[in-house]
Amino acid sequence: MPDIDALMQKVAESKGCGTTGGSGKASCGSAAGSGDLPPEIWEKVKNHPCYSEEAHHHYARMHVAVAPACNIQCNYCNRKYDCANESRPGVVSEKLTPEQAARKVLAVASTIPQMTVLGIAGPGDPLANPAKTFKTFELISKTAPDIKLCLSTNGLALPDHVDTIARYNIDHVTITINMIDPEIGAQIYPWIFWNHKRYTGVEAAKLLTEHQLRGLEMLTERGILCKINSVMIPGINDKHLVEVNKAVKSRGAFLHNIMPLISAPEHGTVFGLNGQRGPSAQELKALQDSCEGEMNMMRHCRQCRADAVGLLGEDRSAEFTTDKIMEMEINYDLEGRQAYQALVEQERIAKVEAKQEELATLAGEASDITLLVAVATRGSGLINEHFGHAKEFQVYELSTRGAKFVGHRRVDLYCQGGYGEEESLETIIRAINDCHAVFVAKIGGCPKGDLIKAGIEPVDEFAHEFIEKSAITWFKSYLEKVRSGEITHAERGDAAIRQGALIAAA
Ligand code: CLF
Ligand code: SF4
Repeated sequence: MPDIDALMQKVAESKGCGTTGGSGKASCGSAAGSGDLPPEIWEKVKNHPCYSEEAHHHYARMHVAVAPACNIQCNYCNRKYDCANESRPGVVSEKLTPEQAARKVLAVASTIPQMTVLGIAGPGDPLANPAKTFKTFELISKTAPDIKLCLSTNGLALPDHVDTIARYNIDHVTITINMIDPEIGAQIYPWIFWNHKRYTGVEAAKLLTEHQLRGLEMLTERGILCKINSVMIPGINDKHLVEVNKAVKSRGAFLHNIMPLISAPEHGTVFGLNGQRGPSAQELKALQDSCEGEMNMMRHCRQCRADAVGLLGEDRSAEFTTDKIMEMEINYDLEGRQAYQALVEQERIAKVEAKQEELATLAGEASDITLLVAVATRGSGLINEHFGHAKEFQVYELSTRGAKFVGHRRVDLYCQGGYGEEESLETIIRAINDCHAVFVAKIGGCPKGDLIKAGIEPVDEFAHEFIEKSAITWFKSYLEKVRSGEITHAERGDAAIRQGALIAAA
């Protein structure tokens, strides 16, 4: 087993690929999906799967769970599990030392060349564990210079650490901001711990919101891209989040990620035990739509675990446990990674071009029909997953403006072999009940019939083709059928966001 210091020395010496810019960050040289972004911002987001919806089909992130302590208490959190600000309740990650974390990053980077971002998001609050958090970033910036560094925090300790964050070139920071009104905050946070003292109620929430907003201002002044996560808690902060959105927008936040509260008694949280419900799919989308304007809304968050590895919709953390990475042969090949990412960029450009071409054919259509479709995908922007193997469906909104990604729905696997298939089909139908069609690479006769009965059209004719292009083609034929009277367009009902059954101890 190679010694970590020797390994890091070897990697540090092998830096210097021709495509690495002065900043030490990799450059893929593509403009696919850049939109109206200034070049320096595009450079930061183009291969960050959380900051660019388009990138999340192609690029992976990883988390290292080096930060166990937390300095506040949220009513949707149970400390037995990961920080629920960037993780689903009920998930336990494997904790690492900074040195183990650095080794893990190299192991993953060697195996998954499209892994472009390292995030520290728990299992507690990274800035309540500053020594471990910054040591980890330091080790990684020396040995894996093409990897973007990302941090997620509750914001209480943020103002104290902004200069260190800037010094380590951590270009992406997420702050979880659930309120700007301390009266509402008191219903979410029972206490905070600040300057060796415990504060409770409105006083605690007031300090928290002041630190969060000041921290956000300090970061954006330094050109650090900030994402705001907000947990939507119906009846407590759902309406108020529109105010939060305005407050963070005016302070320069780049992206707002409104996530559903996931709350079930088995999570053992205050909200889980007192029956506080989470939002439905329609409620969540309506709030996200109402906040969308000059500021981008993130709708592809998977509320991932503090040791997540892979594309956002997949979880490869089990391949990289400490035992396994200690045994792994590590070959961190910067040039190989960049060559692979160049191929990904070509695929990405082809996808964008195919979508644009198809979109042009919609130009003459005049219809105010807007509908949702679900897609089974394993990534790369392709319809490439079997219905029975899908653990989630991506949801696109179709209209004459084109196909827009609006979210995803986690489901139980339909094909588990043997028992439970009927039950899981029911939960799948509930999860995509607001969709008119489901696009899959393949589907068996039995679920096909049940989906049709539920009013959801199974579509398998676009297997392994680009999602958006195929969805637009299907939508054109849908409009044609409505026009000819072959079918009547009807609105669909609401859908459920899965709440329970997420306990997954590592
Ligand atoms: Fe991790 Fe967060 Fe960085 Fe992404 S996750 S620290 S910004 S690299 Fe992403 Fe996961 Fe959602 Fe977070 S999908 S929970 S938003
Ligand atoms: Fe839990 Fe995260 Fe809140 Fe801390 S910040 S209490 S770890 S959800």
